[in-house]
Amino acid sequence: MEISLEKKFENKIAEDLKIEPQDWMPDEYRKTLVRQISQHAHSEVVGMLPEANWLTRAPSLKRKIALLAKVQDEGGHGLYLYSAAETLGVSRDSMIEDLHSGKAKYSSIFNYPSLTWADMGAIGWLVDGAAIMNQVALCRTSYGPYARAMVRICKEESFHQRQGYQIMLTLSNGSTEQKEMAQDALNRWWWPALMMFGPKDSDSPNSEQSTRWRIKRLSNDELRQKFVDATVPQALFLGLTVPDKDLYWDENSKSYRFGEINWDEFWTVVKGDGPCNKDRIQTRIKAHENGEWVREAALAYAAKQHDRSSKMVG
Ligand code: FAQ
Repeated sequence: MEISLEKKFENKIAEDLKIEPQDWMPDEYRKTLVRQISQHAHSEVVGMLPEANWLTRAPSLKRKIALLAKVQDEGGHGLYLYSAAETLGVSRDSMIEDLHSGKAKYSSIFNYPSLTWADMGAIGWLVDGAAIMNQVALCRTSYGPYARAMVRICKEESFHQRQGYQIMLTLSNGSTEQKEMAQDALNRWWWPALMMFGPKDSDSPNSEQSTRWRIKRLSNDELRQKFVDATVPQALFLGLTVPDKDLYWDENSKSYRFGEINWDEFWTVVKGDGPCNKDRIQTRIKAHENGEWVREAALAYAAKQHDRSSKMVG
């Protein structure tokens, strides 16, 4: 008896085999992946903006080179991820259109302003730190092209996290003003970093199905807890205070208990009313418009190459 396409798909998931672009998959699985991968791609690209803001003001050539490389890496991550989403049959143009129209989401974290140089430290340390926690789990996600993109992205994010922590270390061991700047950056980025993992499991509409399909390997709350447990000791090492009066080490669970996240703030930012949402989208639209001539030139070049090779075959 021939087994159905759906059963074949379910068997592959159960056996922890990767689903590839040419395989049959349920429409909802495809839709969920397009939603998550495109949001992820948008986050990488919009995520270039808060750090790009400090490229011209880096305190030394060495810092500038590292930050420039990091910002370029994020652009590259966006490209791998758009390509992974394209294997599901969605066009890059339509994904970008959805970002510009406000239809598609991107990570809440990038709607906060980067006010001082210490924010470059805090973003690398906390934002990339949170991104890695999530993305290491995604290296085992069930869709092949997404999982493979994640492997390379994680390697690069790990360099980003180290460069950020190194900035925090230098500032924390510097003058009183520098230490205050580092503490202020931690105060402002800590809670938004915890929000990156998404709503509580009990309020996460997509989690159950995504976990069943092994798109998500760990839940929003599990990843958030892992991040807190890994990051609090790093803050202690810096001699900085995590801005949470309810934070304590729980000997029983061998983990840190932390205070309640401001979920009203989270949803306000997700729905488009955070401190920088409008500015970020306007900047992206402008960059896209300014890049029109590059896209035109690239397409004209590709068409010419195509012409030339078909003449040679002829
Ligand atoms: N911001 O049911 P769930 C980076 C939305 S990369 C905005 O739990 P799901 C690198 C969610 O989309 C950072 N929206 O959803 C970097 C859903 O809305 P929808 C990005 C959020 O998908 C570093 C609704 O809430 N990483 O930082 C957020 O199962 C430095 C309900 O939520 C990824 O995208 C949020 N924080 O779980 C770059 C990783 N959280 O779509 C530059 C891949 C939730 O139904 C500089 N994504 N929402 O309308 C994921 O792992 C998942 O999509 C989650 C959300 C965990 C983000």
